[in-house]
Amino acid sequence: MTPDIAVRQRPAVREFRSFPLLSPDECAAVSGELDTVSADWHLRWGTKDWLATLGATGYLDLLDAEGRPTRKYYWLASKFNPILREHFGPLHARIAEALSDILAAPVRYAPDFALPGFHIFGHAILAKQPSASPAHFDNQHHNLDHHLYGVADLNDAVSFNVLIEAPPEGAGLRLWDLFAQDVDRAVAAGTSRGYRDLEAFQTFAVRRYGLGELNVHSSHQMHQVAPTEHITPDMRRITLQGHALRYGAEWLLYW
Ligand SMILES: O=C(O)CCC(=O)C(=O)O
Repeated sequence: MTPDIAVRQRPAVREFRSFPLLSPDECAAVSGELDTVSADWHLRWGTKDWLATLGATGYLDLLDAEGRPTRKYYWLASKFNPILREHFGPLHARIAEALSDILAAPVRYAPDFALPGFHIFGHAILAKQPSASPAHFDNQHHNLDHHLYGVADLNDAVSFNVLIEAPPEGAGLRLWDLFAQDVDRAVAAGTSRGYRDLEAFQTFAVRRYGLGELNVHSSHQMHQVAPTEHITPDMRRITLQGHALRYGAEWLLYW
């Protein structure tokens, strides 16, 4: 292997890392702004008590209920992107600048993909964690229509989020020392039928989010919303979420 190839094959992000981005006052301003557009929230289960998003998101909108590709994601992106741009444009600019530093490469928002948007977890879904949000890899980049942007490196995807509001106890992420590529290798070798068979699935660590910090992790690492105890009806958990995918020398950001 030449040194060049070795450098390119090293994942841009493997460890979960956090970076200061917003102050508590800025988080409160973002959450207040989000409330001014609450009529535009997409209620994923018909009620704000459960899960709402402001924005289209690949994991919910790229495939239909039978797992077939649909154009709904692109239609929802064209509906929500102008709202996100109007109300949160400066926040997107700060995130892009921070990610460019972290990834040491140029980044930009992919015009036809959904802009990073918000998960608004209501008290009812928070009370049902962890089962309401199962452990998973972020695999949605496999279903994006990449032809507008060239060749994506599907083996080096990055996920990021910013905690905007949380119950008093805080919020965080469960992380397993288990990567999608490990599962693929074990299944191909016939030593496992899926991630549940692997030793690494038996234990996880919890990373607490700091309010306003930009958290970055590999999309290929197994993760899950960490449960919060003692939920009352006035509580909610709001994160901005997005992903980065490398196309040649630049990274495109989307949700
Ligand atoms: O809100 C969060 O903590 C991130 C959730 C997550 O990991 C996901 O939706 O893939």
